[in-house]
Amino acid sequence: MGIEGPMYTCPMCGEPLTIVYNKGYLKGRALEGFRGRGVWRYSPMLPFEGDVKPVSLNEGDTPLHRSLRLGGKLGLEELLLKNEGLNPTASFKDRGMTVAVTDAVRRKASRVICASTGNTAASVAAYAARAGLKSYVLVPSGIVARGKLAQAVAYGARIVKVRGSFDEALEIVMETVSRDGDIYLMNSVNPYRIEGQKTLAFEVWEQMGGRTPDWLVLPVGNAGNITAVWKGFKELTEVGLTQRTPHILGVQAEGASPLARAFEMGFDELVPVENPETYATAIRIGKPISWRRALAAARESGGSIISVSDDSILEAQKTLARMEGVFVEPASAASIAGLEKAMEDGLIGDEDSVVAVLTGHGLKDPDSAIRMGVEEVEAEPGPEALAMALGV
Ligand code: AN7
Repeated sequence: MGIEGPMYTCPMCGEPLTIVYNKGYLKGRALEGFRGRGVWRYSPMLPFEGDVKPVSLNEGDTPLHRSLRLGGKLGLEELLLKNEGLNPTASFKDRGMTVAVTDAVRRKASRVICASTGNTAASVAAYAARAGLKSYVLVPSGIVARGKLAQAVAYGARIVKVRGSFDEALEIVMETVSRDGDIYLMNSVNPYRIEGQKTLAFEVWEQMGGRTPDWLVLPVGNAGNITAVWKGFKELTEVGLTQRTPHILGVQAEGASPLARAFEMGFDELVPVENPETYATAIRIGKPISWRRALAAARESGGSIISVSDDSILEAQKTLARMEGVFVEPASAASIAGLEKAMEDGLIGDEDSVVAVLTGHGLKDPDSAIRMGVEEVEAEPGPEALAMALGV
């Protein structure tokens, strides 16, 4: 049986489709109030009516930690850390996946597919398993972090390692889906992914007691999340739940920073990076599919998109783990490296309140931590040897 009519991109211009609500309708739904927990707490703001049976693993509801040391070190009055690594598959992707797989089931799909630098693959594989669907994941050969690959294997995805970049893998996937209408697409060109991920904005607003921060900082790769988060904040104002939206700061790694460049130059076109390179493999993406929407998010919000060096990313990863007890993967540490740079450049001031989105858990990429430098010694199992080893 065929899938019932999913559409991902505009047949005229090829841009990803966005779900737009009638404002009065959305306001009416929002006034019903939010009940339950996690992503589905915000059902009134999601594109389902009547009885939906969410395919869920309890995603969302992640902690917003108040920084105890790092904010002070940076000279910031209020730094909050949104720990998305505590989602079911340990990244923010689960917010979008619960909604997209729920849509896939509603449309009677039996197979789902994605291209991924790792986290999308892990999340797709998990939610497909939860829904009893078959999943296919295409990943660039050789760069995906081990934890992510292990997840995709464990959840039973069919994994194809493409000898090429993420951008090439995504092109193949898009072509496959356009040829075979029976495979459901799980990349963030799927508008349901964006709908799920926008709940991050709602959650931050609620966790801050109905406030919004001055700045929200997040890493940018394929640019789905920056699109989603900005959509979420805008909808909060449209339904009258807040008056102020945060400035959005997107952060890319220098070796994969086409959006930072476009923003800086004031371009309305994207010049893709042909051979993206960064140690933060999750965001090693040269041709972000949602580039237009990412630039709009940064511009409309009075924010920016900047790039940071791999060295500063690694330093931030270490600092975050040691000063706050929060271990994230390198791509997520780009939020902190970017925040630091934006403060140095005077973009973000001491008195601004900042939410840094930490997109994925450190255990996703254990090798990145091992490379931080080893502080371990071996010892014989005796008290003297131990005292020597500990230096006490
Ligand atoms: C930890 O998994 O693109 O800008 O295929 O894994 O929405 O792409 C991952 C992206 C940030 C960037 N942080 O988000 C994939 C993939 C982490 C990520 C991003 C990703 P987008």
